[in-house]
Amino acid sequence: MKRRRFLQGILAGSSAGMLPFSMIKAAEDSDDGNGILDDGWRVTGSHFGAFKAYRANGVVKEVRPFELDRNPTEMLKGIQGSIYSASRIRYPMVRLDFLKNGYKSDRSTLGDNRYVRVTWQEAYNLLIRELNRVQTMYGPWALYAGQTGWRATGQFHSCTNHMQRAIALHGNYVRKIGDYSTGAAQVILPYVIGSTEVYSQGTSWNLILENANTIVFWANDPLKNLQVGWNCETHSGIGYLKQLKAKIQEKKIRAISIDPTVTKTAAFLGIETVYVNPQTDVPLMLAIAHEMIVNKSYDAEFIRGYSLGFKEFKAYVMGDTDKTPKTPEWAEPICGVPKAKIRELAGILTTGQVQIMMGWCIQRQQHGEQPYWMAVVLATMIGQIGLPGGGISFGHHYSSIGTPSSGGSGPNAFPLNPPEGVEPIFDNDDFNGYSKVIPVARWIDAILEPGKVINYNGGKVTLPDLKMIVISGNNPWHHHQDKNRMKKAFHKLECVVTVDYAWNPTCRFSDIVFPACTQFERHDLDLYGSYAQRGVLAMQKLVEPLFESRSDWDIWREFSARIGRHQEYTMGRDEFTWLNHLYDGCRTKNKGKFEMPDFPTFWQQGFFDFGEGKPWVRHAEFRDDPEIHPLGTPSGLIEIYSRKIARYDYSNCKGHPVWMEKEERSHGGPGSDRFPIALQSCHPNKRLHSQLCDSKELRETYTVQGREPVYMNAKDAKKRGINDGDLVRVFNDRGELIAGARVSERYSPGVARIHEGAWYAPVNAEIGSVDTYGDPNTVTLDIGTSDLAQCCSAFTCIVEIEKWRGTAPKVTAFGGPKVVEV
Ligand SMILES: Nc1nc2c(c(=O)[nH]1)N[C@H]1C(S)=C(S)[C@@H](COP(=O)(O)OP(=O)(O)OC[C@H]3O[C@@H](n4cnc5c(=O)[nH]c(N)nc54)[C@H](O)[C@@H]3O)O[C@H]1N2
Ligand SMILES: Nc1nc2c(c(=O)[nH]1)N[C@H]1C(S)=C(S)[C@@H](COP(=O)(O)OP(=O)(O)OC[C@H]3O[C@@H](n4cnc5c(=O)[nH]c(N)nc54)[C@H](O)[C@@H]3O)O[C@H]1N2
Ligand SMILES: [Mo]
Repeated sequence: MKRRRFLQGILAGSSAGMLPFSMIKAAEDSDDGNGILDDGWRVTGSHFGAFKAYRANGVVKEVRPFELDRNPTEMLKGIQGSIYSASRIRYPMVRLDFLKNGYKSDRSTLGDNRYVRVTWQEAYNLLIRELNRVQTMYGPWALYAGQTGWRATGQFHSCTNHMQRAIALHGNYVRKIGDYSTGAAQVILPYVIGSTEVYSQGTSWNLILENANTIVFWANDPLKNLQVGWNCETHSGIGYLKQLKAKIQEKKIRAISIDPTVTKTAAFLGIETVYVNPQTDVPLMLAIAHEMIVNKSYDAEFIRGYSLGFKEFKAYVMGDTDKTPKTPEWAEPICGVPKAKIRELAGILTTGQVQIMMGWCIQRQQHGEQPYWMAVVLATMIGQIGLPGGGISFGHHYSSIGTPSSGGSGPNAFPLNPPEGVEPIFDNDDFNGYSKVIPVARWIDAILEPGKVINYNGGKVTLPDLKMIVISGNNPWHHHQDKNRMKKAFHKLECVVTVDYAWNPTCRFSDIVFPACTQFERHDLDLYGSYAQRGVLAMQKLVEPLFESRSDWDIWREFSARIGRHQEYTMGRDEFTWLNHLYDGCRTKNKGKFEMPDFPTFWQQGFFDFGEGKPWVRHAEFRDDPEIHPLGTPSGLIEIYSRKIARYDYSNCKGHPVWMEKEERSHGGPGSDRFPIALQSCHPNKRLHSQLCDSKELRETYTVQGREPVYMNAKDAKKRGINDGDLVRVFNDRGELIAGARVSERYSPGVARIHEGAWYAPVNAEIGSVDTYGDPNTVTLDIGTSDLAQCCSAFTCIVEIEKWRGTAPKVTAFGGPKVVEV
């Protein structure tokens, strides 16, 4: 309560922006809201931060970061370009051949981007016809509406919730478990350290900055990745990195980065990079463990009091079980880190207080469970888990984790599930022996190999025979691996429906496309700061929905009305009564802690500030007393050896972490004779995945001859006659793409990178057609991490790169479909 504070003047100098609640209400109640919104400053938020937008003559003219955001991102420059993008979906569209032949359409033309404009009524008729057909011809097992992703911020309009709730009112469907972000971590860490860890609040940065002697960024680039957050982002995490930089300069903290590249963070902090060959962190970690064992520098007491299974692990490290001692000499040729450096690292890790901060992308590779498990083992051997500024964390690069939580609660989301007791129209729960829930990254496997039984986390999954897919708030034709394999799968489907605001590659592989509006064309509210829980932010509509687009709420509300479920869907509320309702729920939750104003007052203010929270140490209670505060593992202790996993008897995930060779790997690994370069597909510096790729202004700040850049080392470039700025062909046996070379010393030899989210843009519908813009998932490998997590292995990917000869085909990614008149 003492920290309660209204931010006066959030909309300072903008009386026009302070639209009275009564007027907004009137606008929402009228059928077309056109012309009701006033010009002036308005406040809203996004994954890229909160901001104010100036609107004149009904058009967004200027975007300025929110006052509380001290570290705004350049991505805000993409907001206008995304609203007014040439790639906006303007009207409901139907694929030409699907319009003619329905579910028996010729699917070999899929991807040729030829579409017919239809009315909303026609689009709804087709959608409902197909849903009815799939439920009657097959059953709920044939419908997949489970994929999720980075739908826009805002708790009410959360678009995937709208789609899934509406579809659930019609019939049942297949769902997914896990996510692409941390799929392997979420499954392995509960066995090892008792919780998924990745999305939990971490030790507060201020305590780390006070207490740590050394910070290790392991596969971690927070300066780049803290630019976006799950809720409207505060960028407070970036503020802490600035403080860290000062501490490093004063020599109070040492930081190192273990990475195949010099990250944005390492460059900013001016710290040492220990280059490691891609996918070989486990050998490096094993050798460090070996060194600690040989030197007896590990914390035997901590291991005894807080963990189980060190004996089994030690036998493996020392070579007792496989006759291969995991010495630095053994590791060097695999991981590329010189043995002297490995020994030095073992010394650094066992001197003073050491905080290890893991990034996520090393678990997005084959056997992605292993580096995570092994990292926990190292941290256990160091013995500092639960100390302020010591131990291990798995999320300090994400959504400003490590900013103390205010203790305030944000608003709930629009409910995903239909009201209790409301049965779907097709009330059939018979999945024909197939699994109702599949591991998130295995949906293409399901289409290609229906009925196949796979292992998953100690159980079995029978892949369902999917025929129809409904997509909203995610872009599978960006996020999934191996585009040519996806094409083959999509040839087997009967109907794909997508709701989006941008004509992204997923639209191009869909049969029916509904135009949603952007988040800036509707009113909403959200938590400000995912983990900081800094406050509640109003997201005031900036402009009315463009063209014929509608909010996701409106889209699925009308769908529900057409299937006779309007009341069940809306619960009798309209947009503003929902916002009011969600806000009131939030106000009730915070009673006694924060006195929040009523909704109309809040809406006018634009923001309610919960203030800053108190510092906190993760795992401190466990360290304090592991019997009273056990971990969630079977033993309550850290499990260096897991009996449970050992009992699953998987070939690719054993009872303790081990090094396993990958299906393909650079630096002398399998396949590297033909494809010597490891292709990273890290998260983009100037996008959120595929979002904002449609913004021409922002795109032009990083593209090379209009293509997505591929970053590569000078030696690799020279050997291939490639100069900075050249167009190149990036390829392997799975596919080929055109990208623009950026030669950079920040990438070690044999390592290249194309950021994920570049819009896939094949020349034509053929399988194997070259991608003209540069989506790395054109060439990535589509296999599960292991029988345990079955998640995405995008970083197990090797390629060759050569100069593009002759004229390159035009980029086909942007500007929407080829509209065909019928
Ligand atoms: N090779 C490779 N692949 C990867 C990764 C990698 O590292 N390498 N990373 C993986 C990870 S961690 C993730 S999280 C995924 C991300 O994958 P996605 O979440 O699928 O990626 P986005 O591009 O954010 O897709 C969000 C889509 O939702 C749409 N959208 C946003 N707001 C709204 C809205 O209000 N209404 C509607 N209808 N649509 C909306 C956007 O236009 C966009 O098309 O990618 C994964 N794929
Ligand atoms: N700007 C921006 N920020 C984002 C996102 C975005 O799209 N854009 N997406 C958000 C989302 S959904 C997620 S899941 C997170 C992703 O967070 P992460 O998955 O952690 O992010 P990446 O940047 O892909 O990878 C981090 C680092 O891992 C390194 N790396 C790759 N392979 C290896 C390896 O084998 N060994 C070692 N040691 N290092 C390796 C890369 O070089 C890179 O520096 O980011 C979030 N933040
Ligand atoms: Mo992610």
